[in-house]
Amino acid sequence: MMKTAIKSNTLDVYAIRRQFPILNRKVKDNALVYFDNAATSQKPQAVIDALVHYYSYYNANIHRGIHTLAEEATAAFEESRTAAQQFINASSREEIVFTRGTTEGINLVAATWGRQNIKAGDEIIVSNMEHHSNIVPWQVLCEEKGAILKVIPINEDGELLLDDYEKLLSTNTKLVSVVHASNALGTVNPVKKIIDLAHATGAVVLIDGAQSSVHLDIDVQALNCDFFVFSSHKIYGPTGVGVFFGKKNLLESMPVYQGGGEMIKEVNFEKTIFNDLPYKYEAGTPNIGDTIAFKTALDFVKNIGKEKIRKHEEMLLDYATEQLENLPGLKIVGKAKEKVSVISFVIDKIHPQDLGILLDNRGIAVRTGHHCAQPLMDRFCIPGTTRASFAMYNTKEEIDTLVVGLEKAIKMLA
Ligand code: C6P
Repeated sequence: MMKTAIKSNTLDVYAIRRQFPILNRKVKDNALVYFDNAATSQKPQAVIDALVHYYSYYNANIHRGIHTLAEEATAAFEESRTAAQQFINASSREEIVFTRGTTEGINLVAATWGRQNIKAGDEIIVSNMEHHSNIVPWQVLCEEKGAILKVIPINEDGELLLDDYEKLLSTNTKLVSVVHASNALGTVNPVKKIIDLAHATGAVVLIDGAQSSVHLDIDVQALNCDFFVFSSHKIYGPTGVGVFFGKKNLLESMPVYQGGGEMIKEVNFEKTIFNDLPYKYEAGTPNIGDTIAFKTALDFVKNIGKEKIRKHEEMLLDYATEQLENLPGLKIVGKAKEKVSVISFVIDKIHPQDLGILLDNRGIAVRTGHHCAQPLMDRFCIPGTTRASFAMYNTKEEIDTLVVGLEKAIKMLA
């Protein structure tokens, strides 16, 4: 690390970097510059240790055994539920269901609430900037039920057109499902307003928090959303764990998702009595170790403080925007006033994939392509972008490294 390294005012980024062992590795003889955080963040040593400790010391199935290991594992698993509840300020632990991730959370709502409540002629509203996982489950449901999918358009800066949204809303609208922060543009949507408008017409609202939950303070009670979904692996936690929040009254009235162990109170061949919330939606042995380590990730973020992290990431986003805008032929895609630390761009005459390969040769990891948001790419008439997304451990020097890499690529390819 350079001696002249600039410290952020509020966050000691080098102290933080020391806690992420992967940041020491080299890629093709270069120091790794990891700018693919919107895809998945790296994990601090504490999270890795929590996983190793679980498997080395108290691995057991949960909610079933009365032996010591089972009780310890159950207690730790349930502590993660409390941590997740607090992380999004849900009013009760019963409203927190563990899933495999954001994708499963959305599919769960489509398969349960959706199947129960959507009928022919009903309308579901999504936006033009959704991730495929917030489009495809609704398309499948609409196909099955004869319902209609409507799309909120966006402007050139990548902001939702709220007037058009209001015009789409009607008594036919049964569900509005929108992303809180766009993975491909960084746009932060005015979800409180979106929710209030939807509720005024009697629609239920799902918020995709896959990208927002790591950057923004989430308060599902203040937002008053009906469903909120997010993934552990984007918040410095393990893969394979997600949180599905649903308002208690909705979770109580919805049909079950998967059938199996744990989601039942009593089974006989005549009738099954389902378990109480949240276990009603958690069939089978869950991802115990990763869910336990997820709490360590949430504690890690809490101990540093989201505001401090946000300030640091905002500084990185502003700096990167300023630097990248000066590069010849480079155009930033997504210039919303409210953004998380995601910067997507295209460069004249350079295909994003070629750029991604050149940057990787210099140890810089970015994501290239459509970012699982093809309708959004179609809106901008581009096949894809190159995306750099920043986390708490990234530095200004790393952005300088990216800029040098881009300059070289422009000289070579444009
Ligand atoms: N976006 C990206 O590189 P899962 O895969 O279930 O954890 O999250 C899906 C998902 C849903 N919504 C949004 C807004 C997302 O960004 C993602 C995941 C990653 O942008 C992988 S495609």
